[in-house]
Amino acid sequence: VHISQVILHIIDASLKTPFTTSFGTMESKEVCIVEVIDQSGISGWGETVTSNDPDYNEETTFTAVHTLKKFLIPAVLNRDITHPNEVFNQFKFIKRNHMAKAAIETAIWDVFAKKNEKPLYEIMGGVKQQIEVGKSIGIQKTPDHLVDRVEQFVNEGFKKIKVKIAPGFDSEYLNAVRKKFPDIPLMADANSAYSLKDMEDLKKLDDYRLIMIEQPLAHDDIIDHAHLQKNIETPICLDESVYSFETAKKAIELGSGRIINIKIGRVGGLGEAIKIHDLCQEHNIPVWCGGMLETGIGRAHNIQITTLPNFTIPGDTAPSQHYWEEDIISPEVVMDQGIIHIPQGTGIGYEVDRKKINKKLITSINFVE
Ligand code: OSB
Ligand code: MG
Repeated sequence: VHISQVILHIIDASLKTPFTTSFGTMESKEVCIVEVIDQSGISGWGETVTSNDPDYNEETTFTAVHTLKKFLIPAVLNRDITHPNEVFNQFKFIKRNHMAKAAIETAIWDVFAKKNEKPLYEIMGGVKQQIEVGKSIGIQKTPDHLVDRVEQFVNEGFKKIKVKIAPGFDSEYLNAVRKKFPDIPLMADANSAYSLKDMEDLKKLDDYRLIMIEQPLAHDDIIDHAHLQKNIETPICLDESVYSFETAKKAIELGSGRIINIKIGRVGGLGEAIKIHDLCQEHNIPVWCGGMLETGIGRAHNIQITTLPNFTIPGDTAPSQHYWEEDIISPEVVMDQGIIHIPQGTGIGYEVDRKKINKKLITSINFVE
């Protein structure tokens, strides 16, 4: 691959319904779509999975665009890339900024797969032709509202229900859901809203037979999580804390959790995500693919990686229409009874629709040498 041009399409993405987590409510965000163009004219696509505020981690769309412009694009433009696995190393001189790195690294994987005329999952070593899908539900006004949403999504066929929780929005909500749905695969995601002081409250959540509790403690912690895991029955799943292959290794060694949520953006790209997948497989740690309310482009990458064999738990890869009035890919991501059939086209498997990008466009920036 030889990237001769990069275009950043910065778009305004308004969610169909606001999404509330322990750190706040999101209604819309700016997303930077990265298009890399190979010298042969083939385009590859990625996106920054950032939002406008640094509330999930330290990055924002604004910082990602800055890092792309100033450092990441110059590091790959007009260089020969033999395999996309090299790209993360080429970025080693830039610390962190993983979501910015992943946005362009994933686009390079897409070009690489398209040049080789193969679907991306084949290039990555994916084995599944269909994947199971879960639904992540934001914090609702009342437990009754939550039960209504859960009912709707269970009826749509989702294979796992994830409920966002926070202190004051936990037991009462989970209890209401469990009462109505005693047997559904259910989990909770706290987005680091608790601390070890809440140990007694967290122990009580064992009553709800959750498949896991995701990131209960601080976003950068793996020590307190290990302590908590020794004191609760429910498996802990790490999200925010596992931001690299190294942190995955250390968390596994410490016993900070029993499950890992893999997000391509959080760990700096597909190369790192695959390495973490393989490491977890060696250690019998099941993984699943989380989401960051991506457009169809990020979602397509999530769908492709979920075909790897150790993604044994349904991911947060809901269909396009759950997020957007109109997605920017065609066909949109659709689900059939909780199953997504893996597209067989080359690269990410979905066509990017430039007209739909342009409808949401704020500004675009072109890089050629
Ligand atoms: O922690 O998994 C999370 C959305 C934004 C930020 C963080 C998270 C989430 C989700 C939504 O849970 C997953 C999705 O449907 O894309
Ligand atoms: Mg999470």
